[in-house]
Amino acid sequence: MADTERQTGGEILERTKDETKRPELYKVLLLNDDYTTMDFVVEVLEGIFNKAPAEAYRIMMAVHTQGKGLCGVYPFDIAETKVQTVTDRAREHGFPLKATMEPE
Ligand code: TYC
Repeated sequence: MADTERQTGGEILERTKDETKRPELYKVLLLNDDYTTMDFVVEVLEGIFNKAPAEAYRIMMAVHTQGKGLCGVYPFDIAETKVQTVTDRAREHGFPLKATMEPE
């Protein structure tokens, strides 16, 4: 006999939920710095965040003038991978560009 049944005299008290949970979402933000080129940031926004060229340029300028800017909103694992991919690609090119994530 399973433990739960032994403890409850056969009555199983656990109940499974049939509602599906929406994943928690995280904002991925790019941070400004003085060394990463504008062209590289636009490439990151197009290549990693799938932005169209005009939108990539707009976000890059928002980061440049305001210090940080939103690149996208993703489930935790995808947000984490985006941050790591930005960091890896920036370091490969010798840039200090940083990305961070925070709960939506
Ligand atoms: N401030 C950088 C420059 O003048 C451009 C830049 C924009 C860097 C956005 C990082 O996330 C960034 N070259």
